[in-house]
Amino acid sequence: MNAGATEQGRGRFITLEGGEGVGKTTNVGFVCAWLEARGIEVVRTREPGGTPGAEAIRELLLDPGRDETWSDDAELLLVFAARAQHLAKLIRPALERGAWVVCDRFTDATFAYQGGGRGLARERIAALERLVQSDLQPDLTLLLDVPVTVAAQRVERRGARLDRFERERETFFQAVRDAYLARAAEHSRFAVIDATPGLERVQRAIDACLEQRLAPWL
Ligand code: Z5A
Repeated sequence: MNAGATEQGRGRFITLEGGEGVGKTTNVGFVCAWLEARGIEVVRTREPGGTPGAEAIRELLLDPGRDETWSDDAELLLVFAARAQHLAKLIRPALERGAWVVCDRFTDATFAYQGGGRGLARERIAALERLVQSDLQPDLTLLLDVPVTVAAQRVERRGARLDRFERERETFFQAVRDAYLARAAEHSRFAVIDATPGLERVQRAIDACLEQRLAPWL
């Protein structure tokens, strides 16, 4: 059995969430290195994406150059189609063999973007969540929280071409942030990390959080 696998042999599922540019991709690497240093087999992945088929759906979702825009329902179904594939081909097999999965975004992003941002009813999202995930939920979710103006500056400074979501307005991103914070207040698996300070301070906070929250499983 891998170090860190549970008595039942199942690994743990950790997700990182937050608006655009808050530092998820940067800190997914930090969390993976933290676990690997403790002898745990880690699978790093992301959503939308994580398998060739799900990455192809990601391209469809993020491409800003399409002539035909997605309806809100089509966007929601594409997100969950990618997730169904990701769960079947990568996440569930990894957890079942005792590996830990660290994922850059998961279903909380759907509640934040399609729910908070686009205004889709929570029940519609929850129905698809039940269909696709059954009872699987992350064991720990790190919500990196930054005011939307700070996140926008980071994305601008990075200088890459903006995807379809990054072209949304500030009100959209504020609604996304509010939805994330509301969700964090409802579910004890969340830890909210203030990701506004410099990277070193943010990673000290993540380190302290992992020490405390993962102790029962290590
Ligand atoms: N989406 C959805 O609608 N529904 C869903 O269910 C899912 C996703 C799963 C793609 O996600 C889009 O899909 C997403 C929502 C939608 N769109 N948006 N917006 P993504 O995760 O690929 O896109 P993203 O959030 O835009 O990722 P990102 O731009 O790569 O941001 P990030 O990963 O949070 O940040 P980063 O790349 O690690 O850092 C950004 C820059 O800031 C970079 O230059 C860093 O060096 C810098 N940085 C990081 N931390 C710091 C600190 N602490 N101080 C200063 N600078 C920092």
